[in-house]
Amino acid sequence: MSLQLRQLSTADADFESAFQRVLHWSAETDAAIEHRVAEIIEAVRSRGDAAVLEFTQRFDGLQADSVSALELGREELKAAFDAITPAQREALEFAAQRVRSYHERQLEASGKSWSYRDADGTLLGQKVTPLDRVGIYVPGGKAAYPSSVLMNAIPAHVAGVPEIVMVVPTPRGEKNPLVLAAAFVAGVHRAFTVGGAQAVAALAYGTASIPRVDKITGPGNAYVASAKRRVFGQVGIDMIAGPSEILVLADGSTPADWVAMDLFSQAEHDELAQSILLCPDAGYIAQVREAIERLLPGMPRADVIRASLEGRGALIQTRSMDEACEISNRIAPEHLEVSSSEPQRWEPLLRHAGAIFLGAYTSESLGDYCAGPNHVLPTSGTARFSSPLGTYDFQKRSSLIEVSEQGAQQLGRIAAELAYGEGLQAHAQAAEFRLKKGS
Ligand code: HSO
Ligand code: ZN
Repeated sequence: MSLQLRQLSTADADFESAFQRVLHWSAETDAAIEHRVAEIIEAVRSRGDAAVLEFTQRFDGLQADSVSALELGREELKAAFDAITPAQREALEFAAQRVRSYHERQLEASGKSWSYRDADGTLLGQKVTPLDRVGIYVPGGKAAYPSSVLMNAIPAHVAGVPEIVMVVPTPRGEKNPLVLAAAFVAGVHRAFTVGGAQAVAALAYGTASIPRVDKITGPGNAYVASAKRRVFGQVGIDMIAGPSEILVLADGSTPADWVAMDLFSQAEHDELAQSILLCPDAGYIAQVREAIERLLPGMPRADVIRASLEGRGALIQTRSMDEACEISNRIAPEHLEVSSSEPQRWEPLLRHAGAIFLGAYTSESLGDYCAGPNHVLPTSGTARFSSPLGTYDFQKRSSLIEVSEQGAQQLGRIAAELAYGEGLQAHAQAAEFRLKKGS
């Protein structure tokens, strides 16, 4: 069966409209899901553990006498770690170490408190503190990724969060040993085998057994996404991630098979994932298309890849590499591979992307697992204004102000002037009471 993979050229008269169709993506919210999630949250909020148990039984077929019977502590996580193969243990620890080092640098660069003094002795600053307690949602079933446990928990740990609580659905009680092992390696303190909107609600409001957290991070299905949106404000959330995306910007110097496999690597996540090739060389685009058609039948997830490529994929021929960079900025992809022999030449032109992978050897998949940077990235064009998950997501900032007696004289007069202008007498007088008499 031949592959229906759309091909565009920026030289075509109808390029803009065809390009808009490639970009178009709507995260529809389903009214029925919204309604059920609202009910689940309300039930957990008012009936706590009893509601969590009921939903866990109903949705996951998992029966327990109490929610605390669904808790796994560090010993149980360690047992899971001890039970996986030595090669798996080594890979998890190696990946975790690299992710940790990267996030330690991030903390060093942007996570520190600072302050300075004015000449009159007034001290101003910013105090950075970790969140007290965070919840990490880990999906069950086909989207249970141990690598995502590392990517969510390690930055929290590095940021100094004292309590990291993981929730993970375990349909019929079947636990994913690699997920639990990753939780052990990443420093998760406690885990509960509950999932869905009920787990999000329990973390947001707290129950007798599940502690209330300050922020919930991690991916999930439509129910989890809806629940996270609804509890936002009561707790912080990270982001509502859309399907995975990869954009390969190629100058034709990378073997076509490598690029084809990189396009597959995000397409295999989801029928709605998006893989795009941007390249000025028509001959090379034809080679990549040939590689895609040849390699696709051998892929275990060929059906998902095909649906993704046919539904949302595109091969786009540009007039030049400069133009390819412009188009890439308009897409603002989650993952951007600069598959070029001179990636450093193009990198300065690329402004919007969750992560930028430079050069032929930097496959996006290395970033998913073990290069070091986070794989939780802005999707659906949100890289225009947001950033990868990082240690900064597990910290908050407080302003520090200590005005000296001398500083209060000048600031007091200015504040009073502005306060009278706003008609706020108490504000003005609070400042004026501190002015020295006769000055
Ligand atoms: N590419 C995904 C993360 C992932 N890939 C996990 C493999 N496992 C996020 O965009
Ligand atoms: Zn991936």
